[in-house]
Formats: sequence, C-alpha cells, structure tokens
Amino acid sequence: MKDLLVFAPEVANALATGAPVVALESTIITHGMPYPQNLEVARKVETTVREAGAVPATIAIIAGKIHIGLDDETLESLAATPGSEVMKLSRADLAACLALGRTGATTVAATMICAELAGIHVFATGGIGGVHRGAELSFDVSADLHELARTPVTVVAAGAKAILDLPKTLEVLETLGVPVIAVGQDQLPAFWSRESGLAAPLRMDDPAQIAASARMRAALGLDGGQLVVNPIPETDEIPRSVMIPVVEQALAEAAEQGIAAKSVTPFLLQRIFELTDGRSLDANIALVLNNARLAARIATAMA
Ligand code: PSU
Ligand code: MN
Repeated sequence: MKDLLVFAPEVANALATGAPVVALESTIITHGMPYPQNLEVARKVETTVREAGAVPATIAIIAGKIHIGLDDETLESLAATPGSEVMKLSRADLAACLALGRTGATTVAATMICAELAGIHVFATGGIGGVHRGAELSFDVSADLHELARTPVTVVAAGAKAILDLPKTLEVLETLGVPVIAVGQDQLPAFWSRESGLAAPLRMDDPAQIAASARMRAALGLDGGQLVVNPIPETDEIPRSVMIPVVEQALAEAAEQGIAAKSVTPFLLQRIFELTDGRSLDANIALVLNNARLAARIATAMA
C-alpha cells in the first residue's frame, strides 16, 4: 500500500504533525470545467484552503499511483488533457486504473476512498453525484451515494445539482444512513441556487458541531461519512427560477442524443455552461471556493 500512495511533501508533513488537511477531487478539473478555467480554479481552491489554515491535497491517479497532493506541473498537465483522454474513476474502476498503470481523475467516490487510505477526514468539492432523473428506468444512481454510506470522510458540497432528482437523492441518502447536514439555512441547497424547495434533514451552523458529529459516528462504530451541504453565497447564486428551464433544456438534449452512463454529468454541465453564457461556471467556481473555506474550518475543528 505504501508503494501505491505518493504524498506531496506538504501533505505528508501536515499528516505527520496532525495539522488540518482538506482533500480535493480531480474529476471536477478534467470533466467538470473547461480548460483553462479548470486549472485556474484548481489553484485557487488550493490557495483558499491554505488561507483558511489547512493544507490542500488534490487527489488523482498518475501512471498507476495514487497522488495525495499534486505539484503544479502535474496539476497543469492534468487540466490541459481533454476529459475524453483521462479515465473518470469511481469505486468500480479505481483498482483497474492502478493495476494497468494508467492515469485517471477521481470522482467524489474515488476521492473518498483515497482520502481514507491517506488518513484525511475532510473533503471539499462542488456537487456530489446523485439519483438522476428517470432513474426508475435508467437505474442511474451515482456511486457517490454508496461511498458516503461506507467510507468515513466528511464531504462538503453545495448540495446536488438540479440536473438530478433531488427528492430521490435525499431518499436514497436516508436509506443508506448518510447524515445530510445543511449549514446556515434549513433548506437543501441546489448547487447553483441556494434554494431547492426541500428541507435538509439536519442543520449545523458551527464547524465544531460537524466535527463532533463525525467523532460520534466513529464512537458508535457507524460506517460511512457525512454530507455537508453548504449554500452558494447569495451574491454568486443563479436563482432557481432561472436554472429550471435551462436544466430542462439540457436534459431534453441529453435524452435526444442518447447520452448515457458516465457521460451524462459532463454533457449536462457543458450544455448548461453554454446555455447560461458561462454564468453557471462563475457560480460553480464561487461555490467550490466557499466549500473549500468551510472544509478547512471543519478540518481545523477535527484536528
Ligand atoms: N459535480 C460537479 N462537477 C463535477 C462532478 C460533480 O459540479 O465534475 C463530478 C464529481 O466528480 C462527481 C461525479 O463525483 O461528477 C459524479 O458522476 P456520476 O454522476 O457519473 O456518478
Ligand atoms: Mn451515473
């Protein structure tokens, strides 16, 4: 296992001294945002974590090794590689990518697995995967939900994207025993928008409460992590009324073109980017930075 993990010196040092560390995913870089904004954002997220007093650890698989923290050169080459040439890794294909010596970006699920192996307990991202609309026919339910049920990492996201079926996503999380904790409001946030029209199951406004809740789960021997849902800042949000028709159109086009499986989320994100004249990307960037700040505070409370 030691040979499989490659730690950035800064991360190794932080973990050895018990300093707060925040894991970051790489699929958002390769499949979630266009180049070169993706590179700019990846760097900005790391800076934001540092400014908030924690050490960032961006996770990716490079030539068959799990990298915990990427140097700038690696980050740049990953960001510049077209998504079609990088594996999008979840629980199902992580081991295969490593065994074949290949390079891949980690989704929420795969990043959780790698963070846990590295001893990192907090992870910041944009949005998690969830139950897709029409899942009753397509069976498209993100492996992120099952990972949250089994791997003890606290994941900070801005809710699940409105491209998903949010009520069904909440139902599945409840069935799987995953606490969904809203911060600063009672509603589940909906990624680009603060409101989803759905009540969040739990609310904790203080990072210390979130840290205490993770400790209590461990003390009880409960498997799995926590999903912290942090609303996008008011000044950056795109209201729900604006997003609903955009999402409907992107979904209709995906259905028309027969987009399926792993391609669904990247396709929808790209179409929504085009349909909002780039506004969705600005919102996406703002919410990721906002999540990085909160994750750093939670990691600090846990350290
Ligand atoms: N949300 C975003 N951008 C992304 C993703 C989610 O705003 O790039 C990625 C995450 O890595 C998440 C994955 O884990 O999409 C979910 O993909 P799927 O629905 O295929 O499980
Ligand atoms: Mn899927």
